[in-house]
Amino acid sequence: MSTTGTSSFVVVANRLPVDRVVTADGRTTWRRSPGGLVTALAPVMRAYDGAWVGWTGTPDDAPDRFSTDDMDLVAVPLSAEDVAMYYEGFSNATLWPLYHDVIVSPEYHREWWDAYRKVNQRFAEAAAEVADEDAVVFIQDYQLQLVPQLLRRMRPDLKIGFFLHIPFPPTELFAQLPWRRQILEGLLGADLVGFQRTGAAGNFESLADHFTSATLAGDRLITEDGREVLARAFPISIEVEEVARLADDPEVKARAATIREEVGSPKYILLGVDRLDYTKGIGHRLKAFGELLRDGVITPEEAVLLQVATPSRERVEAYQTLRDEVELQVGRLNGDFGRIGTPAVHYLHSSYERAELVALLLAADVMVVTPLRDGMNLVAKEYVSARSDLRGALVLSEFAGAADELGDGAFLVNPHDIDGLKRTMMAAMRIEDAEAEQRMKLLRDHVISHDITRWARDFLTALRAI
Ligand code: GDG
Repeated sequence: MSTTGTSSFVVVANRLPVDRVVTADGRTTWRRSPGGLVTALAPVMRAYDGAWVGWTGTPDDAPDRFSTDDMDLVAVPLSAEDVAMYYEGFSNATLWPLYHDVIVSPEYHREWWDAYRKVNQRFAEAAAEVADEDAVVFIQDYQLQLVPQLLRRMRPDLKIGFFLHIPFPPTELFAQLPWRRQILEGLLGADLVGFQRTGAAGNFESLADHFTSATLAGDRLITEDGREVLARAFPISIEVEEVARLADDPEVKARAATIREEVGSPKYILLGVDRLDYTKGIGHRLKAFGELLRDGVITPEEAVLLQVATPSRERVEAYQTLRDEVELQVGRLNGDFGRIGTPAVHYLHSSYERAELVALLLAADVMVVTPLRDGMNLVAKEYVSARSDLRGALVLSEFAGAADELGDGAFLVNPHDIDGLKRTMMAAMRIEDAEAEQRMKLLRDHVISHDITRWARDFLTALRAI
């Protein structure tokens, strides 16, 4: 692997897959970062020996091309103003809420759009520079939707794939966007546009057909200059073996047993693991759990809820408000139902090592995944991968992409229906061993045979075939 020259496989993503760590003696090292995208792509990068173009996560930081954790990394610099306008602004306060069904109102600011265009151009230039003749370039996610078109203009020789990790909204929502045509044209620069769900690919096809000069012909969009663009679902997955290995580690198993004791050895541990994001339905989950305690259906001795809420986008206003709301709810629940030494909800606003996360998955009787809208939700798949003991139950929102694949074994739920959520959480707690086993087998059969390697292979095979 080289850290100079060009590469035949290039990933372009907002963030590099590493975080900077400064050691006690002032040296910089890099550590693989948490989060869905990185969890998903690190093994693919290793398998294909590629280069990764992205931002380091620190404003005005532009280290030379470097190599770490078997990956060749190319940093794209962002100024503090770029971060505020392109990343926190247009990506996370315009596109993220719009694409997630306007749970929070999207903000439309022309200066944010200008910054988005400018930064997308910078990413496209970096990718154009690092890509070999006829290379495959795989662009990730909503922050970089203009890159396919910008890159194609500079490098028509490339094979360009784009994958959207979040939902793609229906016409009624997408049409709000003042720059809807430009975004669609940006995506149409790719040969293959991948989505989590079939419905999202359909939304894109009809929007492109309606708002751009491309026309839909069978399963292809034909652009004005006669190019074919394919839009299809490629449901993303996880590195099943990594989770299974940790789940099988005696130390991790022992830690799971200790966690059970530390929370007071209740009959049932319910677990939520999410970035602290308003799409994840953490409030709905807390409300349902609180009502079960209030109604006396369960007692705090019988059941505890463990909620890991990983800090996220802390400079975006909606996330600050959400944190206040969630913490108020947790405080109320513990005030009403907790005892000295035994809170009803164990709320952890922090980020954990993978081994600790897997220990939590092993300790949980019921995994509660209740997003109001979610592209896929990898945590649901991680839970299933950890449970080779065939115990435990998965409560899963219909509005997570994972529901398309895991509907047979999971307890599907509409998180807006609090009574339904309460009933489903109770059913999952009281499941008989034989049924739990049967459901977990179905879930595991699917996840094990549809892991991240298969996702990448399917996407890249489809891309190369175009
Ligand atoms: C986006 C889409 C889509 C969480 N806390 C810690 C930690 N995590 C890991 C989880 C999981 C990942 O982060 C989160 O992935 P999700 O899929 O649940 O959610 P998003 O971050 O919103 O991801 C999503 C995904 O992209 C992939 O396409 O599924 O729909 O929104 O792997 O385990 N990891 C560590 N410490 C933590 O504290 N190490």
